[in-house]
Amino acid sequence: MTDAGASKPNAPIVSVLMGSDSDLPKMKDCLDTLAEFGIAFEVDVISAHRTPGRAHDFATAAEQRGIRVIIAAAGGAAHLAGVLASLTTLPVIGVPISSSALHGLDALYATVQMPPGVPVATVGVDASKNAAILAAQILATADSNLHDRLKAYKARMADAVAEKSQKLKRNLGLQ
Ligand code: RP5
Repeated sequence: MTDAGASKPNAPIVSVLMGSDSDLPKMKDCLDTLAEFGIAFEVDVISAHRTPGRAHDFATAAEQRGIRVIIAAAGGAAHLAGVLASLTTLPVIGVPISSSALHGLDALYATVQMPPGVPVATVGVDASKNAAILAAQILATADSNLHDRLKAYKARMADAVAEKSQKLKRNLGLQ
């Protein structure tokens, strides 16, 4: 394996876009997790509906700028991820945001129900941490260091579950 982004270590390789700055609290986990994995990322607000021209310009230039994965978060009639995916062959991860009266169900359907040929890898409603981890897993296919960090992360997660299991049994007097 070669290291993804090895030629320009500080250049962003993941773009995190959101339909509005009001989505930021729900996207904080995503940004923190990318940082935890040492992945260089950029953040911007682009709206498929309010700034369609910027969405087009971003998506058509992203690959050329060295971006490897796009994470797109939006709420309501959430078309951002789908519009970007229609304009690039980069993998697009969609994060439906629960910002409307329908609590994210609208965004989930709008993001996930793409037509054949234009996939958006959609994570759960507000599940922005998973978007970061999925981006890391995509990048890790060409980055052995990142691959090792992901393996260690998953091992820590399994250890935490084993610990909870022991604690639960102890608290219930079953051990
Ligand atoms: C969507 O509309 C955004 O992604 C956000 O979730 C929602 C509300 O946006 P604001 O009115 O707060 O800018 O496009």
